[in-house]
Amino acid sequence: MRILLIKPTIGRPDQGRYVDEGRMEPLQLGLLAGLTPPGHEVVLADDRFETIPYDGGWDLAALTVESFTARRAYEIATALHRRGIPVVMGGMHVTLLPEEALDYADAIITGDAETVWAEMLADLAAGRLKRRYDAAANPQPQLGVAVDRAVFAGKPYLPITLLQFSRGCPHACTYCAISCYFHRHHYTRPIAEVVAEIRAQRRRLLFFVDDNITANRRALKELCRALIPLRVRWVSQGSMDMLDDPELMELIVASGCLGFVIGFESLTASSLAEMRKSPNRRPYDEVVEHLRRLGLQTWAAFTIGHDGDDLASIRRTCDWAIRQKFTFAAFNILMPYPGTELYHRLEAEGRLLYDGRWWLHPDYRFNHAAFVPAQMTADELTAIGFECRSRFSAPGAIWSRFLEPRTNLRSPYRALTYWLYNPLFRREVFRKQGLHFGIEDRDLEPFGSKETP
Ligand code: B12
Repeated sequence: MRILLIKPTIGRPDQGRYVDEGRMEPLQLGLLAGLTPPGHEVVLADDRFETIPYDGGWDLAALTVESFTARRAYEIATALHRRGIPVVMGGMHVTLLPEEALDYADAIITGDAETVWAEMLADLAAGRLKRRYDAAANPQPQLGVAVDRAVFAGKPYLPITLLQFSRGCPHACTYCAISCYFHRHHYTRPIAEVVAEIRAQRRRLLFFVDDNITANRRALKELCRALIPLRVRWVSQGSMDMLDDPELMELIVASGCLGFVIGFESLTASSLAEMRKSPNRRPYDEVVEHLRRLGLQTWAAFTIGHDGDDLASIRRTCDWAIRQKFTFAAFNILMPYPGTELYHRLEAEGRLLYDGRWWLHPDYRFNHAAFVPAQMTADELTAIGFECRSRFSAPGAIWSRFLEPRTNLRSPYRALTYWLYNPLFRREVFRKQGLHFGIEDRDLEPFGSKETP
């Protein structure tokens, strides 16, 4: 069969086209290609920067769907369906809202693809495609499967290799889609397979896209020991309680870690309690000082708009982030992602905007508040989010944050990383703000419940 794998874009600006400058290789589609039995032809189309080859004579199109790409995914599915091409969907959003995705797909896969992808392909080839394939929990992610990175070849991605050592996170933060998807479990891969994957590709700069790579400290220590001889540089996502384990931190640094995305979320104690972010109950100034002493460059992630936040506390958070000279920071508006505890609470309190389905609503725009905050209006929350992102990435702030001797000025390589990405992220702040979801200016057409034409 000829199979087209598709990564949908978010959407469009008021004028022209949005091309994501920070785009990275879509790992889940490389994994689907790797899971595909021999004898099939697999091609990747990345809607973030290329035109989808609808008329390529495909036997199947498979889309990966997140909440912020759902509207665009459904548009693409409609265009494929008109050409009689069967459409299968999977990913985070499909798993959290299967009934919705079924309206726009011939078949859906919920959960991890590993155990069901080949079965679905065999069913399609035999003319007995089922509507729905529900993968059981997958305690052995990617076991024995190599990501097929040939599908990325020749495409203009950032020069960093994405891979995973673990999936999931044991914490129960109320806003997080991950704890719904993985039911608070955390699974690791065999270290020998991770090492083989690193050796099988050329790059020495790695992004472990784990949801929380520090969740299993014993396993991470083993991974770090195995990484040392490989002489790689790596970044990942982790929680700040990693700092409680000096041996772990020593191994992390020795194995070439440049730094982590760490969810600081909020400086306000009541907001942290409300979101149940348990690893964060510690003085942030000491956390940051500790990270600096270790020479780690931090990407600090904040969520703004919790019930304990007001405009002044959010401004203070932004000032603090600039003063701490973080290498990067994200000021994300708290989003009610479907399936999360936060979503259900705001729904029960009648605080959801856009009919509770912001990801499909024609008026919703990227980085806009999708609920009524407790201490400000939704428009004020949208505006302060943009203000924080603009201020953190203003030229003066970029310069002042750069002057941190133990992190950004630590080596020419660190300085280069800083200057390659900070201006790029600044451009993205302005280009992404207010994107419409989807790129077609018309209503969505559900087709899943009808016969294939
Ligand atoms: C890496 C990453 C990024 C990278 C981008 C990576 C890239 N390739 O471009 C960066 C850092 C840029 C990023 C940005 C954002 N991200 Co992000 N990101 C991730 C992360 C951590 C890993 C994704 C990944 O590669 N996973 C590895 C693959 C192998 O796993 P997977 O995607 O789960 O796929 C498996 C299954 O889901 C399934 N599957 C997936 N797709 C398909 C398709 C088919 C057909 C089938 C059968 C199966 C299937 O099988 C796969 C193999 O088992 C995820 C968390 C996560 N666990 O997914 C968040 C995540 C996807 N991001 C999220 C968000 C919100 C964002 C942002 C919107 C944040 C923001 N406010 O700016 C931005 C927007 C991105 C954009 N387009 O601009 C949320 C989405 C929530 C939701 N409900 O949709 C997630 C889930 C994080 C979270 N904690 O909630 N992100």
